[in-house]
Amino acid sequence: MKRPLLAVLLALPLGALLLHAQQPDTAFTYSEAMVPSRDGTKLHTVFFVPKGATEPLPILFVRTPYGTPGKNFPLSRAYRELVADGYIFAIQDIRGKYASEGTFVMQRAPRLVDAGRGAIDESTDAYDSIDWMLTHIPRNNGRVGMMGVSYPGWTTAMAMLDPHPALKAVSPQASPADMWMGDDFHHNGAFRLSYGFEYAFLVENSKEGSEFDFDTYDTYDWYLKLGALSNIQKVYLKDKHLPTWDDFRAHPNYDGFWQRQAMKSYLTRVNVPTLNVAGWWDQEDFYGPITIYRELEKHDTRSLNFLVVGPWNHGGWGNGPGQKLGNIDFGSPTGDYYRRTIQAPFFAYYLKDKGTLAQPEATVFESGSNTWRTFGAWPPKEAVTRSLYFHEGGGLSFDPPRSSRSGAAPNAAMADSYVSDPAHPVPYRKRPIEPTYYSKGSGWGPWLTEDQRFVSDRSDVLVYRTDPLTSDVIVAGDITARLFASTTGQDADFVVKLIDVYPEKYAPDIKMGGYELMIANDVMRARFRDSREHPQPMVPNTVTPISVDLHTQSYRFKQGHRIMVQVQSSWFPIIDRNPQTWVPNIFDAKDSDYKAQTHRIWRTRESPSRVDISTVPR
Ligand code: PG9
Repeated sequence: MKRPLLAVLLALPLGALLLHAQQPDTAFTYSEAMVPSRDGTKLHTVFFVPKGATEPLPILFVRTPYGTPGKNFPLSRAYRELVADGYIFAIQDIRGKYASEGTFVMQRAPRLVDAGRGAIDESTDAYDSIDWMLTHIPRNNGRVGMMGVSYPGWTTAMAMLDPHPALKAVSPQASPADMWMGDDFHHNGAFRLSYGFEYAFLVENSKEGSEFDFDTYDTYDWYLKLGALSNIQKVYLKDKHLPTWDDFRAHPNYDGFWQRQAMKSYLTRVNVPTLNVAGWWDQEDFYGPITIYRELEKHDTRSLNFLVVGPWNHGGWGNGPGQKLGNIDFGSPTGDYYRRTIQAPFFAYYLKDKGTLAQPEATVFESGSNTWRTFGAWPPKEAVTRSLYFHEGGGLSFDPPRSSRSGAAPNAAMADSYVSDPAHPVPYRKRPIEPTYYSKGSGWGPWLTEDQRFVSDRSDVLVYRTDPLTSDVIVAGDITARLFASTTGQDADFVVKLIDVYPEKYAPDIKMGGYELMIANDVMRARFRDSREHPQPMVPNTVTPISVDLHTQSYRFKQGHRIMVQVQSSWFPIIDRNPQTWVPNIFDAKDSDYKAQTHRIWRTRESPSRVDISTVPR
């Protein structure tokens, strides 16, 4: 079978290994089958059955849109700890992908309750496949576990909504939960342009995937010369239609289309023991796993729902040591630790009755001190909120501002201003910005850990920083930026980044002196500040509260470090440019709609812009 391009490009655990697949795994018998589902569609599935097993084994089941591995796949390397424990592995092409029949639908919404018996979705496909495997795969022990990262994490989460009785444990890892609110395609309605376009093209341009052929190496240039979003269809796709791109254009707001596929409303029961896994620096799906954990937790009367978050990017716990990410060294092989002491015992307990389960409610890696911590709840109940207020001259402190907004015109005692020009947007990572999943190498994977000094001297980036800390500040829980902003235009994006500034003389590694490590971030598209379904323009030159959810973290700002906050109004091309004038649908904006505007961030007693962090004592 042709090597799956997508799995290779996406650098998921399976993909990363497929690239190096040479040695057949002689410990397994390999077979393939077309597994029937209730509507007659057959799903291509491959099986790795351990040779010489002394007892019936559980099945670990992965459902993927990225292609199944061939018989030479080095399973023992991909799933080392699980292979050592003994499982049958089943990996399936989801509907419409690779060798499976049927039609692929991006993030197919769960079927409606009254859809009738023949209705299908990813949950029924998982159910039907499990049913088939139990009777067709010899020497299974009647129990099935599911796991996967990202899209395969989401198919895992879908399977648990309406689970087959034999599904006894699931681990959705970096699963998206809501593509409009906070995962791959949008954040708070701000469109993730480079990701959305490149992924839609990769997955839907052909059944087996192909990369878009950019004519510049630095995609920052490509997206800028593209101009208005509408030009993608007009100039590049022309008569070709990618279903997902069409959906982006047709549904700019949080309408029924996005709400129907978002997971929240379906997470009303904990049906199966669930190990939720996320990475603090996941560049694709961090919102998802945290949301799934939190929603399930509301219904977790039997303590079956667990959370693990480590210092990882997207899937970074999959098969490498997980000690380093970009320039940051976390001091120990956190990926090995997770797989050996958390993931393997979880499945062994629920699928093989092996061991005892001592899984704490939440296991999180506290970066900064580089230690694993456990909590009885996430966010921790003992956390208290402290506010980091913005001050004149780029100051940041726990003291609220004292100046008052007088009737006078804005001045430096009240607000900071900057011109946000769509013709010169702030790059989200260091240029050149290679295509997201560039087969010849891309900086996409670790970008969230990049040194933010590369933009801190731009006039359109506001920078606030504390004095060097006199004692550690320990963040554990939620973080929210509360801005008071005004603009000369009618719409704006507000990007807020919470940053750890290393001391200039950093003894453990001299090259890290002054490093600016982003530990939380996100963007808020102001039109959605009051309603996601019904966006509203901003009233020009009027102070407007804007909250930006910076999600959740476990991080220790150490004594001698500084805390920094950066505020900017573009993050290009991961986020499309906001025209900053009022257009009902930005996908239809014309080039002439994009205008430079002056934005102000206020910091007075009445309008105290700040970042609220959750802290715990030592
Ligand atoms: N982040 C990828 C994705 C998941 C679901 C939908 C769209 C994209 C992935 O890595 O699979």
